[in-house]
Amino acid sequence: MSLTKKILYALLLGAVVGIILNLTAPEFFTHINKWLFVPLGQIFLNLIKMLVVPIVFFSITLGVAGLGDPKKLGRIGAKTIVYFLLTTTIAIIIGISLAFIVQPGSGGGFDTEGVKYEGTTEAPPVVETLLNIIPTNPVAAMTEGNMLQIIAFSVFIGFALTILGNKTKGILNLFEQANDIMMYLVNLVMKVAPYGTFGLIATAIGSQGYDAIKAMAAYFLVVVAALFIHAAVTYGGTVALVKRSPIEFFKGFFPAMTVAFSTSSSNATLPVSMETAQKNLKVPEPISSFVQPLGATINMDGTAIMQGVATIFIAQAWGVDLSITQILMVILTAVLASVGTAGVPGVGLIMLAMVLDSVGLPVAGIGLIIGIDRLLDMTRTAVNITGDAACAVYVAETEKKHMDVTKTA
Ligand code: DAS
Repeated sequence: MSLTKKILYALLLGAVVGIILNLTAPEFFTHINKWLFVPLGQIFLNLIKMLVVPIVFFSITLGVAGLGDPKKLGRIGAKTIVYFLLTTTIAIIIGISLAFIVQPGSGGGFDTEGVKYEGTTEAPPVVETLLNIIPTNPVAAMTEGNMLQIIAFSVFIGFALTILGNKTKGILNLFEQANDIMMYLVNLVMKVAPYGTFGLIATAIGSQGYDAIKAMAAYFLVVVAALFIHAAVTYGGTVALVKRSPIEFFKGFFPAMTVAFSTSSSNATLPVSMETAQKNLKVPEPISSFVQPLGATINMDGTAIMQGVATIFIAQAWGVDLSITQILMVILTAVLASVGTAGVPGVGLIMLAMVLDSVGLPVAGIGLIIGIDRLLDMTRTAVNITGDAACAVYVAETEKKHMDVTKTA
């Protein structure tokens, strides 16, 4: 049986076990969750997180060096950033439009008085984030897992390797061997993925309050519908635009989507999403290594969709009519905020607090949706990384006439 099938069955089994135990034996669920499900999930999560920093460093360095020509880096960088900003804007517009059509918050009956949310409304200011991209201490950036700084440092090293050519051939070979080790370890770690995803899903599904889901069913369904529409139309359309089959794209990338779904972390899924894009989608390593780590950090279409729907939902629940200017402000704030925060679980809610605050909506509204956010986080994280993969395919196909890179994996 293929690994993808094993992970899929593990996801389904974990969900069923989580639901049944939570509904029939909640006390027993608490114990088995503590001693079995959580450890299974945490071991898998730690194993893939262990690989993130070295993989990002070696693969981006080699990716940039593999492009062979700084002009290509500039062209690929520009295409990537424009694609990210465009699709994130489309995503949030889809979310807002669907929320206006369905009106999930207008049904009333929401506890808008007693609910509260003490989360921060501060996401890193975008200008500060962009200025901080250049690491003053690359080693500290790696120990802290500061993805944008690691990416920037790797680009510089890759650029130097390109310019120095044969002088640093030894280092290039060393990095290539180090990257091979990393990719081998990804495959090794993925062998425990079925057990890890089973644990993660059983915990996530089992610990959700079902009355929370019932009360928020309309909101939940609008977000999920918007996520599917965006993935099918925007990403399906992207790959079709460059004459690739959307069906093949989603099928080929599905293993990475299941890992993102179970971990709720784009960063943690990065080793798998890059390996999957290179192996199954035939994206050349240099492009995958540049686009996907950058995307995991600054491109969060799924998150933007949740923010679009949540903002309209909270405005409706509080009976606030947003003006066009405020809606444009929401779009701008959400797109910019997604640049500043890395792909880790729950980051979407931090950014949502900032978006709500920017248009004077009650941040306490997050208290209404936080109960089911974990399930939505899983789904939107899968969409986030799929957007990065769609961008990688788009860039790879449009660069074909320029690229002499034959290495695909
Ligand atoms: N979990 C985030 C990610 O890893 C997305 C989010 O929190 O919205 O992409």
